[in-house]
Amino acid sequence: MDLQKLTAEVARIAQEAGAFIRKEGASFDTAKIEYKGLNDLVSYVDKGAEERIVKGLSDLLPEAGFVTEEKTINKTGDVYNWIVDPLDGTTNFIHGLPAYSVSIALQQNDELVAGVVYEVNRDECFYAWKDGGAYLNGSRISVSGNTEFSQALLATGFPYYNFELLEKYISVFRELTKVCHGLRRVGSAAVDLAYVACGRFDGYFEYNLNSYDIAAGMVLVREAGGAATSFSGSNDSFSTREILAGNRALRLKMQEVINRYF
Ligand code: 2AM
Repeated sequence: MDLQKLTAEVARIAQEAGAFIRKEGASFDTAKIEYKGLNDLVSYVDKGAEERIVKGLSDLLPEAGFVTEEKTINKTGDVYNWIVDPLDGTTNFIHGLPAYSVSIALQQNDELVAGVVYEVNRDECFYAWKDGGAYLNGSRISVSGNTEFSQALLATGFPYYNFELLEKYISVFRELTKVCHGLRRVGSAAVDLAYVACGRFDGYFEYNLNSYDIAAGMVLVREAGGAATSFSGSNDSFSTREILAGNRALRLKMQEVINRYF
């Protein structure tokens, strides 16, 4: 399997789905939302994008299965499985905020071997493949070199359900916000991870995520020289549903803070 070539094709498929989302976003008005109902309209855009992606990926690698957010396909591959979020950052999309993305990863057995995150509004395509490095629109990217909290811009996602862990989360937030340069909540886990990969963010943490929110971004961060783990530092973000990513030094510093509570 030529992963470099395959990843370039996946990037093309992600960009085509992104163009569809962008077009739908442009004609998205309040009257239409009220008429169709918020969830209906969003599911139309999500599903329309997913169907395009599934078609493209099926042509590319017919034997592969899928894990997708909108579940428009039910197929498990013996060796290869695509992990797809056709529109990561749906809340931003509904509210007309800019950060949303298409996220596609390829898993070979249990290993992530390729990832593409296409940020629709900035027309930024982030992609990486195993042992091939990470790229943004054709240029090699790497995680930041910041090792100090005082210079670090960190990202997180606020809990939106499972509020049992809210107090712990707030304790971590309280500690980090006092020591770091700034904390951001972008609203698309895939974009957060892409921004870690290219050094815009120095670190990122969130819990209660699904594999399709983070799989592609994890490949980006790892191939950009960083690390993407669970809160305890293990390689089981899909089962723990936790992501802690960053350049290696800051990821470790964040882990020390998080492990005081989680
Ligand atoms: P989604 O838009 O594909 O659902 C950010 O916190 C992450 O959580 C995003 O990747 C987003 O992915 C997911 N998420 C799911 N439901 C959410 C909600 N109600 N509010 C915010 N984020 C949500």
